[in-house]
Amino acid sequence: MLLKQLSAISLASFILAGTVASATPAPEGAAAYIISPADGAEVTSPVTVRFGLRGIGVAPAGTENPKTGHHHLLIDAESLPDPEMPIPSDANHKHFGGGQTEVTIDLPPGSHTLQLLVGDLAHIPHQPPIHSEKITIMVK
Ligand SMILES: [Cu+2]
Repeated sequence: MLLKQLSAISLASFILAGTVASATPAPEGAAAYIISPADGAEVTSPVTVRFGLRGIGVAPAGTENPKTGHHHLLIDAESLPDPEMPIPSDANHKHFGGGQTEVTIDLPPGSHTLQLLVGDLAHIPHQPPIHSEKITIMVK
């Protein structure tokens, strides 16, 4: 009986420790912002998007330094992804795990939204998440 309780307790603390360990704390004052294009800009495709970071460094995915992260560009994503899960990798969520700070993308004519979200070594957002404002651009 006692053994069962003990193993239940150690299992619970193991799960708890795992949860805490997965969230990389955001350095105080860290912020992401889109350098260009400007919010509301009229542009032609392909569009070069430049990523800005303050208070945190850029490092390739897998780098074990909590004061770094890598960029993710959210294109026409309705909302930020689940902050406790690795950021999805699909047409709306692009990873820059090499530590890139800009990208040139093809976008069809029309209105599009862009937003940056920083991920830690395991592509999970910091806690609290470091993301830019969502901007809207018009592709001619
Ligand atoms: Cu990533």
